[in-house]
Amino acid sequence: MKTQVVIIGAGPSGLLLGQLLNKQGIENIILERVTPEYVLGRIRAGVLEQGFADLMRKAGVGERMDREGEVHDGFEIAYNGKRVRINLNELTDGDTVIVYGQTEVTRDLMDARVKSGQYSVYEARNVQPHDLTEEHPYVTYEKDGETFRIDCDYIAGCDGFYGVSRKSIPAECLKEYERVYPGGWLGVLAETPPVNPELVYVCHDRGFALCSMRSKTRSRYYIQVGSADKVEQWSDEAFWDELKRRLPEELAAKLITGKSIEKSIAPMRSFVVEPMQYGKLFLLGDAAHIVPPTGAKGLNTAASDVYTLSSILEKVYGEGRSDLASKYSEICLRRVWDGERFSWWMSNMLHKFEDTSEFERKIYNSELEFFLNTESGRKVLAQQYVGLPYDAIE
Ligand code: FAS
Ligand code: PHB
Repeated sequence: MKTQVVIIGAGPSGLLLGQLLNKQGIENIILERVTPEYVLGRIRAGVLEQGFADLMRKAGVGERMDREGEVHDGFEIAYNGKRVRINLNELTDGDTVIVYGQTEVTRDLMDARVKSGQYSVYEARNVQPHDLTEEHPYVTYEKDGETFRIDCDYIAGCDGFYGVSRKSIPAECLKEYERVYPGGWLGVLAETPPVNPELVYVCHDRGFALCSMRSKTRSRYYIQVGSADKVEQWSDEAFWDELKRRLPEELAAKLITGKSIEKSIAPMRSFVVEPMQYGKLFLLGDAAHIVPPTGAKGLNTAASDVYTLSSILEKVYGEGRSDLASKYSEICLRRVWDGERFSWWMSNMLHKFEDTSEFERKIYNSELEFFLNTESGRKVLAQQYVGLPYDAIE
């Protein structure tokens, strides 16, 4: 088999890239390790930046997002008995975010790919990139006991943090940067009406909490838990009781609880690998970087990588600009580190980590006071939350 771009991974990065390349007339094949149902079963992000939403529309898959997604022009931070609203619209001269679950984004992209007739292989085992520094690399994989080879021009590693792509690059060619936070987020999805029409991030002595949603009838809640916590130790009742202890009283009083339809613990990690490319292999999304979910940047930074690579490949194939291919990593990393810094900062400001000293805690409290109680502080927060514009590819 031969194609122009092999995409490893059918999460949001791989599917969105495949859709944009298809729109640009660039042939691509997606190889995914698990089934579509398994990919859709992972409950993850919920907030889309403007840039992400525009990319979905450009890819021709924004219709249901625009119909069912909720535009939010603000969110709240609750701390020390106070609730401060960050008015995104006002503070960013009109920017907002869309609340629309990653599961729905992935479903829309999967449906569009099937409709477009592009080739995808699910349950592809032992996917291996080869000859990455040659003119024509190739990828092998196994399916139903047979081994297949796909020759291509480029390989897009969209296979997440535990994928094969980053591991296919010689260790001496990479530098990894990492901060692993103690504990994680215990998340619950429930068919209950959200406790508040906008997201509420809670900084409490007992730990962080977040009230989010997927629709007017489906809520998503998180509480920070310790390193030793296991999801099976948390009954629904224990979760709701702890959430109520952390919420402002008026929210706790009107919280509607219910049976969890999904419950899981997401670890908290900051991670970046440099560079985000090697020969003809590009790393995108979680294959290249991870953020703690506090700033809602994971999925959104993945989208900016997809924008950058699809824009570069459009010029490579359309205008012969093969020189641009070597600029991918440098362009992506500017925005990646911006998202890393914001997510690290929001996480430290709003969480009580086991390894945070008392002095640091006082500093983060003072940061909270400054950024929430000054117009300039709220402006910075709002601009970071809605996301910086994508860099034009010249
Ligand atoms: P993904 O990990 O989503 O997709 C990678 C795909 O590659 C998977 O389908 C995998 O099966 C496949 N794959 C892996 N190895 C392979 C191989 N060898 N061969 C073929 N395929 C392979 N972000 C937020 O903004 N907010 C959140 O609340 C949030 N919560 C999260 C909770 C969890 C538990 C996790 C893990 C992440 C969370 N994130 C959140 C971040 C998340 O949304 C990611 O940023 C997003 O999934 C990135 O998408 P991809 O880069 O496509 O990676
Ligand atoms: C979510 O709805 O899952 C969500 C929203 C905002 C975040 C993290 C997760 O910062």
